[in-house]
Amino acid sequence: MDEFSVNKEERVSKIDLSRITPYGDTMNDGKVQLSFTLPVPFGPEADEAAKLLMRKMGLKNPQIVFSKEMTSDFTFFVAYGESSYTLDYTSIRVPKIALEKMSMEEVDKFIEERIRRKIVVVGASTGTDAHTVGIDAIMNMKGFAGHYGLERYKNIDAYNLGSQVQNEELVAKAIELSADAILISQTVTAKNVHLKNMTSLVELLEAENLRKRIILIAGGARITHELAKELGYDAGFGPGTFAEDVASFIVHRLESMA
Ligand code: B12
Repeated sequence: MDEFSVNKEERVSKIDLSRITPYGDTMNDGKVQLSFTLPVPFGPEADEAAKLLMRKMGLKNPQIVFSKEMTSDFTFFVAYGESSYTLDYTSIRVPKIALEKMSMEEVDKFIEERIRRKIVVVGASTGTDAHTVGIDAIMNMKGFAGHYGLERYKNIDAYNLGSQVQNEELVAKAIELSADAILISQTVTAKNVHLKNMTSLVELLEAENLRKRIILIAGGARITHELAKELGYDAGFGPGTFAEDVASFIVHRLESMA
C-alpha cells in the first residue's frame, strides 16, 4: 500500500494539529513558495538581497528559482523557502454567522407566515468602489451560479442602486423606502479606503438614529464576518455566498427584532 492509498481518516489522525507547518511534499517540511518584487536592478545582488530578506522573514534555505527584470530598477522573484514556525491549529476560533439556511421558497413562506408583510432591501457597491458583480450576484433577478437573486423573491422588494454610490445617497434611499436591510459590497483595498467608507456608513446611520432599526450587512471577496462585526455591521459575507444565505439571515434577524 503506497502513501496515497492509506485512507483519509488514518492520514489525518497522524497529523499533530497542535504543531502544524506548511506541507510541500513531505509532512512538516515547511515548504512555501513566494513571489515578490524588489526595487533593485536585476542581477546576482538582487537575488542575494531576495534571499536575505527571506531569511529575515523566518524562512530557512531560501532558493531563488526565477528572477526577471521588470524595468531597469525592479526585479521580480519566484522563490522557495522553509517555514521555521509552527502553530496550534486547535486553538483557532473564527467567528461565523449562525445561519439556518432556507431556500428561496422557504424564505418567501417564512416572510408570509412570520413577518406578514413584504420586506425591503436596499443594496449598493459604495464609495469609489466600481465592482458590481458581487452585489448583482446577490440582488439581481437572474442571480449567480443557478441561485436566483433577491429581486426574484416574491416577498422581498429589492433595490440595487449599482456602484460608486455615496453613503449619504444610500442612507437617503433607505429612509425613503423604509428599508429593513442595507446591503453593501466592498472591495478590500490596500490603502484601507474600504474601512473608512464602511465606518462612515455606520456613523451616518447612527446619526439618523437608524442603526438599531436596520439590518446592516457587508459583503465582498475579502470581507469576513469578523471584520464586519468589528466595524459595527450585523454580518459579513464572503466568497461562495448566495442570495438565500443573506435572505435567511435577514428574515431570522427581522423576526428576532420584532
Ligand atoms: C471584474 C473586476 C473588475 C471590473 C469590475 C466590473 C464590474 N462591473 O463589476 C473593473 C474592470 C471595473 C475593475 C476595476 C478595478 N479593479 Co477589479 N476586479 C475584477 C475581478 C477580475 C473580478 C471581480 C468579480 O466580479 N468577481 C465575481 C463576484 C461574483 O465575486 P465577489 O465580488 O467575490 O462576490 C461574491 C462574494 O464576495 C459575495 N459578495 C460580494 N459582494 C457582496 C455584498 C453583499 C451584501 C453580500 C451579502 C455578499 C457579497 O457574494 C458574491 C457571490 O458569491 C477581480 C479579481 C477576481 N478574480 O476576483 C478584480 C479585483 C477585485 N479588482 C481589483 C482592483 C485593484 C481593481 C482596480 C483598483 C484596478 C485599477 N488599478 O484600476 C479597479 C478599481 C475600480 C474601482 N473604482 O473600484 C483587485 C482588488 C485588490 C484587493 N485589494 O483585493 C482585484 C482582486 C484584482 C487583483 N487581484 O488585483 N475590476
